[in-house]
Amino acid sequence: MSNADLKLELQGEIAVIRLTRATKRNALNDGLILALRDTFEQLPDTVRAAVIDGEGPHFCAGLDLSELKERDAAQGMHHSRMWHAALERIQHGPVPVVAALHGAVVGGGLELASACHIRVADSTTFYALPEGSRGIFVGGGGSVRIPRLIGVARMTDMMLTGRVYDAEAGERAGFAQYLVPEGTAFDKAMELARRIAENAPLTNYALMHALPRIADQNADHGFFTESLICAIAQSAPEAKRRLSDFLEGRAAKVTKG
Ligand code: 1HE
Repeated sequence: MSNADLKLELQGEIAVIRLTRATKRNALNDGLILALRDTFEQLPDTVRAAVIDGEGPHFCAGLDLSELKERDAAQGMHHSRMWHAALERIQHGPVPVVAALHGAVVGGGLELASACHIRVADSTTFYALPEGSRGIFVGGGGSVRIPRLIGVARMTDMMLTGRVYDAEAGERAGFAQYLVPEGTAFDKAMELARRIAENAPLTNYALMHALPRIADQNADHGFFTESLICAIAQSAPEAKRRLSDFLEGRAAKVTKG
């Protein structure tokens, strides 16, 4: 992976992936989308969790609109499929990914954030889908992932009316699982990533790869898939060690938050 607009930094077991195209509000051109794909495909084996962050005042202004007008219908479809492939590497990649959000999280920027497993937003964050007013449609997986966060009705409203959600309303609607003071989203995301990195890898794998598929299955198939992944996870030596640690008083108890 080599792209001037994306930085990968390893902080112990955490990969920090930062959009560094602040002058263009981290708008995602083809090079940046491919660099994201390659980065997630090539993460070192030592990485146990990742954080995505954006430099400058905004997380991401979405698709680089300066590239859009050059495409015909077939090229547009292949371009959308390229986004799908890249964001699929994030959602169903090797490790859980925490998005640290601030400022604009709009269009393709919201599609990128939606492919992550946890979203932490600071109080400057706002969410929008300007595709509705630009005469286009989401193409980076937004119509599949965003309704799973906020529901079809809210997404329809955002695209039909240009509605913008601020940080508080966005958290209530389901965009972010954490809302933190201005300038602290990255620190909170790192804290969560370190916590995630302590889990058994098979538990993290099940949460990333099995849970969303079970949620898409009918109940009968879901119960069956759950039994399979549950049996696999609990048969791992790491699970047996963690259970013994608890039973023998070496593991932390659950405490009130
Ligand atoms: C861009 C882009 C971009 C900024 N493509 N160049 N996304 C949008 O429709 C959002 C468009 N952007 C904005 O509404 C605003 O830029 C922001 C609210 C994100 C930020 O505002 P601000 O005042 O901080 O910055 P700015 O002055 O508007 O932008 C700074 C520069 O970035 C400026 O370029 P310059 O050469 O004049 O300095 C902007 O043109 C440039 N810039 N956003 C290209 N998006 C897979 S399908 C997904 C479909 C979509 O994502 S559609 C939604 C696209």
